[in-house]
Amino acid sequence: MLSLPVVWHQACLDHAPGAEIWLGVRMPDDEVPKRAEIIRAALVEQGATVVPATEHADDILLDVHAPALVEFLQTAWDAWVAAGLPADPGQDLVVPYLFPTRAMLGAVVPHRPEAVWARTGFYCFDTMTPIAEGTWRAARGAVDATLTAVNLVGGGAPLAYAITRPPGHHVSRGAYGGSCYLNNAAIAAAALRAQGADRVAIVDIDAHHGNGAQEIFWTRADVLTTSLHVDPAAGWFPHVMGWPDEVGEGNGKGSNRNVVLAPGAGDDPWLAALDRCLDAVRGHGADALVLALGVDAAAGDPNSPLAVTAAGLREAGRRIGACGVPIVAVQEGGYNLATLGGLVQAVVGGLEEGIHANRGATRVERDR
Ligand code: SP5
Ligand code: ZN
Repeated sequence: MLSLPVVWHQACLDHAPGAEIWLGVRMPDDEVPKRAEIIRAALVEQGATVVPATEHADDILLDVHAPALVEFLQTAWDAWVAAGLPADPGQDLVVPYLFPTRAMLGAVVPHRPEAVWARTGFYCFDTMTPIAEGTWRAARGAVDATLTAVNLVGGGAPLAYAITRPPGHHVSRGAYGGSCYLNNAAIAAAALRAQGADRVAIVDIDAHHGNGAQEIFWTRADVLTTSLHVDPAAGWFPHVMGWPDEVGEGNGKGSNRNVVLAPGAGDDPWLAALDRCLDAVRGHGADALVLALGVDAAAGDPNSPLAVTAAGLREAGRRIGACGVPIVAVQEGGYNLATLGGLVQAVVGGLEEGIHANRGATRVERDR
């Protein structure tokens, strides 16, 4: 039986674009509201307590993300509708068409595009992350869920988990993409720092590189970012980042760790990669941990070629739980609806086992 608090925000169901654009083709999306309902039901069935998210101010959000990005996400849908784009040319999703790349710009700092249809590519780096009517409410609700989980840990809970949907780990300070809009894991890390944790670590077990937090904390020594993911060099999203030689710069040098896995990798190499991340967490001296809890590394996920089992995910949870520091977990990817509930149960169950085992160990230590 589970005993952790699971933070829920009803607005997480409001993001339902119903499609994504990939290679110019409109196709059904995988990151659907049903995911959140499946996860909640699976955890409740095992005894977890559902805690409603409470409203939080924008300060941490605006500390982590560029205010201009936040303002765009909040206003893009209304601007799109006001511009008449759903009728002409008949696009009812906010999607980019122009990407101001570094090579286009050279030394010029780009001007913020005036037209909303050009503004989108100023903030969004792919075509598969559309904004629809309820997207902002859901993304902002996920932030409130995240900050509520941080408060629970601040109040003494060893573990709190927020059902964050849409997910967040691909969002950098100023750009969104990868089915993500606001970086909940980075926001959790910043909030834990604000709440008094001196050193925080992010462990990202989603199948894809946690490029957002890497960029956000790139020059900072206080927040360690770690990610294990399918090798982007083998052709996987996010394609241009996530290599092991990306270690941070300036004060942040050595505070980022990427461990890559070959397509097809199963439990043994995946858990060994996790251990490399957890070594960094221990070396960092973290006093709180954020888990970017994607389960798309599991075999059978439509968006990743990794082949981790539910038992492997449970063991990952155990090893992370045994780190002996408070944990805020936020949901990232995981797209096979038939297995999603069981996979999240496995990780969260493992976390609780790891936490209890560690307490036992500490007690033995002390009683000696
Ligand atoms: C949070 C997260 O796991 N984001 C990963 C997004 C990676 N998506 C890559 C998708 C590539 C093409 N998908 C086509 C399938 C459409 N159903
Ligand atoms: Zn993913």
